[in-house]
Amino acid sequence: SSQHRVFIAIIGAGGVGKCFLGQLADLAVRRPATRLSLCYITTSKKAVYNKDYSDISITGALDSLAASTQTPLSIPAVVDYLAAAPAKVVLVDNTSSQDVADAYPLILSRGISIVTPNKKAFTGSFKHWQDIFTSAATSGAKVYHEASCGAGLPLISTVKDLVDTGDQITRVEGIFSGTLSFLFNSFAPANPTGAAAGKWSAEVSKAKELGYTEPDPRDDLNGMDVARKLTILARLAGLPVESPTSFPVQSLIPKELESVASGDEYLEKLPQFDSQMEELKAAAEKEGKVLRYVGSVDVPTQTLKVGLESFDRSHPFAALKGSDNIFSFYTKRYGNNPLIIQGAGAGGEVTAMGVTGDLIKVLSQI
Ligand code: NHO
Repeated sequence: SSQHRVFIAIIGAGGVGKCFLGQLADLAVRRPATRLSLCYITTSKKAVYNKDYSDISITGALDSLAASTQTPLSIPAVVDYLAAAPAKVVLVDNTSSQDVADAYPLILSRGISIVTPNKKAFTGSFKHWQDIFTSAATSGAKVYHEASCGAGLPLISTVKDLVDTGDQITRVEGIFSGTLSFLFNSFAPANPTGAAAGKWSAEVSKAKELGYTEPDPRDDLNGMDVARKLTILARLAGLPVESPTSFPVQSLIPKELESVASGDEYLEKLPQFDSQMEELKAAAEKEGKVLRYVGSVDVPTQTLKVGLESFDRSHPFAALKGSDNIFSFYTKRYGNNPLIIQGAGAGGEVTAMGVTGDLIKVLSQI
């Protein structure tokens, strides 16, 4: 037929992956000019695919996964399977897997495009970052990762537009973590409503239940999630940041819990350490301020940092709501009145939106 056919492979069907599947089913209806053929879907335990590439029902994919007895292919085997598909392929990586991220240069070099909310590939060594974009440029495959920062907020596309149109970004600062935004907005509200704020540990468990945290919530609480996002934005702004551990990052994990075996054990033991956060909160309150967890990059001095700061109650960073993120971009053109992007920065649907938006871009380019 004359219909444009594109194969879709999905790795990861958790909180974000499930929302993405819903949005993909909807996109297939709204974009009949493209036949979106799901040819592979996998979690870490189960997979569904057909050797002849015949379509897997998108709306039935979760049920098929649940019923499947197929196990996931190894990464090299997935790459071979996808590279031999009879039309262009877009791989959607909805995992936080390092192994999948490490394979991006290989995947792209075989002509397979990638859209993903996974931060790992873009926050490895600076060489890995360069390899990803060089592989894509050489093969013509596309790679987009809008949801790796600020979920569905148009951050990466905005930074690219600023840079591509010749502006110079001098400074970016903001609240980069939906989880930490939610935690401090509820634990240390700028305008207390009278209802007592919950204990720190209870708020952390709630953030996990709401789907804001990384698969292991320690990745949020140790500052690494913010450090990763800052690394991505700084690299896009032109700095060759070596890694998210190459600048100061303040961890909010009690020393005693740094080496517990699992995220669940961390959540279980956290209530024993609630007094530590209470003390920090009280110290800020004494000065009439509230604590917020911020990241910043100063481009001319190449200074990146991530950690707690106290803000006046009237400061825009103090007045955020829910799990909102806020990012201020200071540039040559915008001067001292920064370009500000604000809104929900975590959660399944808004993160999947970033991925679906990227997929739409790729569909128009391949
Ligand atoms: P889940 O729910 O744990 O799902 C992971 C899925 O991947 C599971 O199906 C698992 O079986 C599968 N999987 C893992 N390893 C695999 C492997 N090697 N092979 C095959 N399958 C494998 O995780 P989420 O919440 O759905 O997250 C998925 C990805 O989205 C992660 O990379 C995460 O970093 C990214 N992401 C999530 C969010 C969010 O709100 N949940 C956001 C951005 C990106 O903007 C959001 C954000 O930054 C959240 C952040 N925690 C914050 O700001 O607070």
